[in-house]
Amino acid sequence: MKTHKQMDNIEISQLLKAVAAVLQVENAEKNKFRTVAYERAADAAEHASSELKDLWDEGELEKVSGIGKSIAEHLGEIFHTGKSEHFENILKNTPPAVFEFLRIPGVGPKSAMKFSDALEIRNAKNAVKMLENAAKGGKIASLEGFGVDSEKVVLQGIKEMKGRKASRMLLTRAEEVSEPLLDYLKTSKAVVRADVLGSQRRRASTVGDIDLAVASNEPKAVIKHFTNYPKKSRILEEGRRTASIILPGNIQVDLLVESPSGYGATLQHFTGSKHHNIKLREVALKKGWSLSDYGLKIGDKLFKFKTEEELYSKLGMDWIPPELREDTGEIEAAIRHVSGESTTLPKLIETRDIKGDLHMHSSFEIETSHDLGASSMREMVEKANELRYQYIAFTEHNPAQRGHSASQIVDLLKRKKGEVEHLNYSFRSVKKGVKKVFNGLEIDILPDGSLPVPEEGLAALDFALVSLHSSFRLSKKLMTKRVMRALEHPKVKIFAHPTARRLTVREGVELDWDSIFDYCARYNKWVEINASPERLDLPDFLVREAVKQGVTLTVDTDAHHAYRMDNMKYAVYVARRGWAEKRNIANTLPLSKFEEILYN
Ligand code: DGT
Ligand code: CA
Ligand code: CA
Ligand code: ZN
Repeated sequence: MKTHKQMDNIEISQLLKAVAAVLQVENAEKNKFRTVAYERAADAAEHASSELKDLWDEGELEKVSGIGKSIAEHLGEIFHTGKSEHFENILKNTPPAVFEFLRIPGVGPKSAMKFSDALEIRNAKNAVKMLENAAKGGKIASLEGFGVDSEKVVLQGIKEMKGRKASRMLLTRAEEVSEPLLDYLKTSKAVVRADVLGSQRRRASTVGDIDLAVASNEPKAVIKHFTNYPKKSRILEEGRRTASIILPGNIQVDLLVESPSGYGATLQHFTGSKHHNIKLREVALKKGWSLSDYGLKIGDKLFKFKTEEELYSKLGMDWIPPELREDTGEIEAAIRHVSGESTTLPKLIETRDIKGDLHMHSSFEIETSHDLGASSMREMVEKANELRYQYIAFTEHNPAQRGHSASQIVDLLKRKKGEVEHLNYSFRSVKKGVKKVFNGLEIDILPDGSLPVPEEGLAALDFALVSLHSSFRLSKKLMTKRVMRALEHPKVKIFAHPTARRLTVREGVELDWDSIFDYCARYNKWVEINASPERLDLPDFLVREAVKQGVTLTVDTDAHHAYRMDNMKYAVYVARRGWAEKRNIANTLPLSKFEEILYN
């Protein structure tokens, strides 16, 4: 069991469990209390809300309940030097395979030791797989002190372990993990090409595991290089052309290697989605062909494809952008209709189409109800120039009601209006970059649908966003009424992060989307696709509905810091997954056209 300076809580928990197991096997009676202490600490590590390493950095490690002084000291030694002599001494005589067995539900320290010993499985690599084979071959049932029941327990435990779903990660997290891994893979001469596939390539808002493909004529060398990745926690599986590893944070990465001549079919297969693939196979089957990740089999001949385009083309289809591959009509739309078109694929919006950002929080102090931004207006304008935007809007939260009279709120908003006018004035002499800053505001929708800003304050704005920040549990009917009432005000233009969901944390609110979209299309109100990686709100499937109903959308970052304005791509991904084209998104328009639709 390897220790290193950057161990995360899950790795630490596994280490402490291993120590507890060894102590118990050595002498259960004598080590009783120490064993319990280590088990408790393992549990505390697993459930801690901050990384123990960070707490140690801040000198707070000993304050974590369940982690005593001496264990904290040993962990500190690991964070400091990468090793702990104390743990090493305890663990040194135990074969690494034992720790792999301990991960199997139902397998305790004693059995794990016995399996390693009697079945002669010592290395961690493929240990669980070898144990599984031994169980299936009846070798566990025939061990002394074990029986058919033990065999069942082991097989059931392994099955459970394999099926155990790690929680899904945000798309941005998957990108942070896979980018350095791709760079690493490309350092091998055996790697001709490497790509991230699966849900990450389809730009799904959350990703279960990471899927990679490599084009190479030397699969063995590629697999070896991959399983040697220095950041891995352990190897899950290792085959002839596939392998899986686990990274810190319990993130699984699957790899598939294919020769460059057949790489197109691999890209297609491993991108998925599963439902898209199933439907695609049916298309092939109708022609009497069979499709696999190796290529298309026509009669006895296997057709290989270098690219995805060639594969789709052979099937009589246009190439389909990965974001659309969910079997929601894209296959039908991609089939080339020889006699007259019925449907076609949309021409999806791209990040370079964006001309401005309509939801940004600067640090200009208006004593807001929620968090203020961290960058000045100037800094955000500079960032917007870098992004080649023509216009932006500052939309800080409304001034808090608590502690302010109506006239104080109006004063704050007028002060901000002055600052924005000042900025706009300063652009008159410059030729390049942002031409216009809009004076916006993000206003809370109160539970009854009213707005916490007096009329005179609203009059100071170019336009307002409205959004839900509280009372998320109203009935669908009341929630719909609430939102519609807020949208009614003429200054209110955009419904921001409409479902108020927090990915992996909180579900969105219940709304009658049909009615909301109908209202927005009719009265020229816009619906936002918020780019914050933990929001991605409006969600893709509702974007699709909004597009169908003719609603105008916006893509915005909600940046509270200038560098976060780079998040725009995430909103564009969602727009694409919702089949949105440039014409569906308001802030793809050049400034003059944009102002026309803003004020009509
Ligand atoms: P995830 O990881 O849960 O976010 O979702 P995916 O789509 O990345 O799914 P994953 O990692 O299980 O598999 C990657 C791709 O491999 C998947 O999108 C399509 C293909 N694939 C996996 N299982 C099957 C299957 O049972 N049938 C077919 N036709 N394709 C599959
Ligand atoms: Ca995946
Ligand atoms: Ca996978
Ligand atoms: Zn905001």
